Amino acid sequence: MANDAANATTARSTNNLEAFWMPFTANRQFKQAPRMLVAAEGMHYRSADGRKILDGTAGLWCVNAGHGRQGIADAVGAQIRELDYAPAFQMGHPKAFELAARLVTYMPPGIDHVFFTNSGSESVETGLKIALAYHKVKGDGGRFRLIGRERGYHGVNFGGISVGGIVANRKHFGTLLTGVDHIRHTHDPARNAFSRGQPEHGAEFADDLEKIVALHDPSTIAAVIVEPVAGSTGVLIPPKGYLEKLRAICDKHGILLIFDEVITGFGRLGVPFAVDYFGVTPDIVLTAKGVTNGVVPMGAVFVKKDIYETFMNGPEHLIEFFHGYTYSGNPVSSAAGIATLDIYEAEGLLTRGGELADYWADGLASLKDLPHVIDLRNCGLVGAIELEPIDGQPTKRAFTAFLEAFEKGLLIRTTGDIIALSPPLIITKEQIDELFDTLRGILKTLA
Ligand code: PXG
Repeated sequence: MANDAANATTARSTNNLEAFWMPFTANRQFKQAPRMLVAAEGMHYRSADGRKILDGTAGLWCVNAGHGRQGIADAVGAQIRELDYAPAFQMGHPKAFELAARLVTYMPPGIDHVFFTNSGSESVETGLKIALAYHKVKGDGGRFRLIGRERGYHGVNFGGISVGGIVANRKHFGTLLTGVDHIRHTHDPARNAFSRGQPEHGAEFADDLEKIVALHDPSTIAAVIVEPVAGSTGVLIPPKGYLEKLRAICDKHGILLIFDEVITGFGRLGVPFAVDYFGVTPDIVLTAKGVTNGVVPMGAVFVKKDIYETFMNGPEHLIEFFHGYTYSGNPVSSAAGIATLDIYEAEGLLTRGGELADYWADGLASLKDLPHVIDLRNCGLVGAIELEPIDGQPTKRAFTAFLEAFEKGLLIRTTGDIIALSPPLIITKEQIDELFDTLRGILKTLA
C-alpha cells in the first residue's frame, strides 16, 4: 500500500512540470509547450521529440568546446572515485592548485592569482568584495563606491544587480547596495549601426567616469566594473578607444578596473580573453562558464599580484580575507577545469574563433537587408541581430524568431528584440552557413 502510494507520487511527479520554478523563463508559456533537451553531442542538442538542434548559443555562452567531451567526463568520473570532496577552508587538494597555476598563464603578466567560485554571479560578488577590502587593507578605506554601467549584466546577486544596469533585474529588490553609481552604456545605433567589429564612435562615453569621479571625489571610489563586451543586454561592442580611456581614468584616480569576462573569457572573441583582444589590462578579471566548458559549475576571479600581496600581511596564522564558498576550487570542478584546458589547448580552441571570425562576420552581414533588421553586431564568435520591435509589443518579434528557430532545429538566445549568437568554438563553416541560412529563412517571413 505504502509502495503503491510512493509509486503513484513518482509517476505523478515525473510528468509534472509544475514544481520546478524555472530561472529567467516565461514559466507558464514554457509549461504549456515545453522545449525539452534530452541529450547533446558536439554542436548539437537532441530534443525530447528526437530532433537534432544546432547549438547557436554554446548552451548559455559556456559550452565553448562543444558537448559531450569525453575527456571532461572521464576526468570528472575519475575525480569522484579518487577524492570526491575535500574541505575548502584551511585544507587543500592538488587539483585546485594545479588548475590555478595553469589558469594564470592565460592572463597578462602581473595578473597571477585566482580565487575560485561556483558561478559568474559569485565571481562578481567576490571581485567587488576584493576591491573594497583591498582599499581598506591598504589604509584607503574611504574608497567604498562601486561604479557600474547601464545595460551591464553582472549576475543576479545583490552586488551584481546593484552595479548592473538592467532595470528588470533591480526594480523588485529594495535598496540594493548603497554607494553605487553608473556610467552610460555605449550602444549608439544612430552613429554605429551595422559596424563590423568595434564601432568607430563613442570613446567619449568613457568620460562619464570623469564626471562621476568629480561628483563623488576620487578618494571615495573603489572600483569600476564593466563587461568588455556586454553580452546579456544584446552584444554591445565597446567603441574604439573606449576601454583604453576607462583604464586611463582609473589609473589617474587610483580606482581598480574590473573586467567581467564571464562571457568573453575562454576564446569567445577569438583570443583567449578580452584582455588580449582589446589590449587593456584591468586589475581584476571575473570568469565562470567556459572555465569548465559549462559542465560543472565553477568560476575564477583573477587578481593582480599587488592585490594579493596587499592582503598577505599581519600574523601568519590569521585568515587574510574573510570570504569563500564550500565549493571554492572543489575537486570535481577543478578536475573538470583541468580537462577543459587540456581540450582547449590540444584543439587550439581559444584562438579558433579568430580564424573563423571573418567568415562568421560575412554570414551575419548577409542578413542585412532582411525585414525588421535594424542593426548587426559582431566580435570574434559573437553576433547580434537587432530587430525593430513590434509596435506596443516589445520582445515579441525576437521571441517568435526564437520559437521558430527551435522548431527548425536551431537554438538561439534573445534579449529584448535582439537575437544573440555565440556557438561553440568547434563550429564548422558549413554549420555557420546552416545557422545563418536557417535564420534568413525565419527573418524573411517574420511578421
Ligand atoms: N557576468 C556576466 C557578464 C554574465 O554574462 C554572469 C555574470 C552571471 O553568471 P552566472 O553563472 O551566475 O549565471 C553572467 C551570466 C544570456 C545569458 O543569454 C547570460 C548569462 C546567463 C544566462 C543567460 O545572455 N550570463
